[in-house]
Amino acid sequence: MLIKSSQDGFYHPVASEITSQRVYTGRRDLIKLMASGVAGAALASWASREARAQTPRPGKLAALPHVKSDVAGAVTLEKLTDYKDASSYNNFYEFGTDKSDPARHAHTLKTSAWTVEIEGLVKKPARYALEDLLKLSAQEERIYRLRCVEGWSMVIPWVGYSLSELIKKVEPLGNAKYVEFVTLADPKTMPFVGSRVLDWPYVEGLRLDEAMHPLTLLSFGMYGELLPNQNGAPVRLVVPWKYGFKSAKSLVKIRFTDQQPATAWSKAAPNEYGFFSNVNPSVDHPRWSQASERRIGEDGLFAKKRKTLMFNGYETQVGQLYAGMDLKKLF
Ligand SMILES: Nc1nc2c(c(=O)[nH]1)N[C@H]1C(S)=C(S)[C@@H](COP(=O)(O)O)O[C@H]1N2
Ligand SMILES: [Mo]
Repeated sequence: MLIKSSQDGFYHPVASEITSQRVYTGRRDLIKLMASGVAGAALASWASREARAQTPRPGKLAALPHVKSDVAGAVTLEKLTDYKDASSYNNFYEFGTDKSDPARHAHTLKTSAWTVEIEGLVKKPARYALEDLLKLSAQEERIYRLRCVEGWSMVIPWVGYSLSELIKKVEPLGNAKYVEFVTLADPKTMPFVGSRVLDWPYVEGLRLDEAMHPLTLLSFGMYGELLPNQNGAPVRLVVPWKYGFKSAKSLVKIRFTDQQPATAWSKAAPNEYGFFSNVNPSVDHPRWSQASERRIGEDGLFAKKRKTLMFNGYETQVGQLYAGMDLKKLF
């Protein structure tokens, strides 16, 4: 995957199978990769085309405007999850707690005339119409693994741009330390808002440095198209090194604070879901192990579970954010 770095303007390929050896961090590495021969380049584009062939698009949703989604030479080392699986096995509790509920019920979500409000400790609070938010920065396609705290994972080509692009525009004040993400809670269109499973609206939070990390994606689409409602249309977060629930769907408000936000899942069960919720195979959930995961689409009788990787495989990129922290206590 190629990520346009805001720091130096170069394209950084990041393999979707992200392990410490396989992360390409600089332009020189990219050149090295390309120079590694025709075979390498051919393999890379073959892998990307092959991944596409395995995931036929539904052709129902509009292609995302302004997207630079065709990433030449993308190195797809893991098979992409089929679009069908990624859009029919979801957690979106506003539409029900069963994995099949969101795909069945989220058609009622009204995504037109959507706005996202930026408030709190920022120099330039604003209310963005979705159209303006879409155009705020270049849309990029990034293949990220997303792992749910329940023990399953998917590999999805998301489309969006780094949340940091938006954050830089609104200029957080010096005392802003956290970012709170508030999602839509509309009882008229979301049948489960009103149930007592969670304290609505669904709220998530990141430390400002986590929110500013280039991997943190403000996402508008997947598989080259607009997000289906069940995946968090029209705009969601994707934070690939954290458990899936940190990736808040259908965002309506982004608030900068000096206090750690109270998040929906931490409020519901503070001993099970901490604020950080970094993917960590050595810190078990109180009721189950986090050491392995099941890849959606591979659940045949003989499909073996995969080992869960520290920070979901993104340790090289994000590990230093947590230097000196006791991740068993700050889970
Ligand atoms: N608003 C909202 N966002 C949410 C959730 C939710 O219930 N409501 N579920 C979270 C959980 S637990 C996961 S695993 C991911 C799932 O994203 P996906 O269905 O697109 O794979 O969304 C997260 N974002
Ligand atoms: Mo999840």
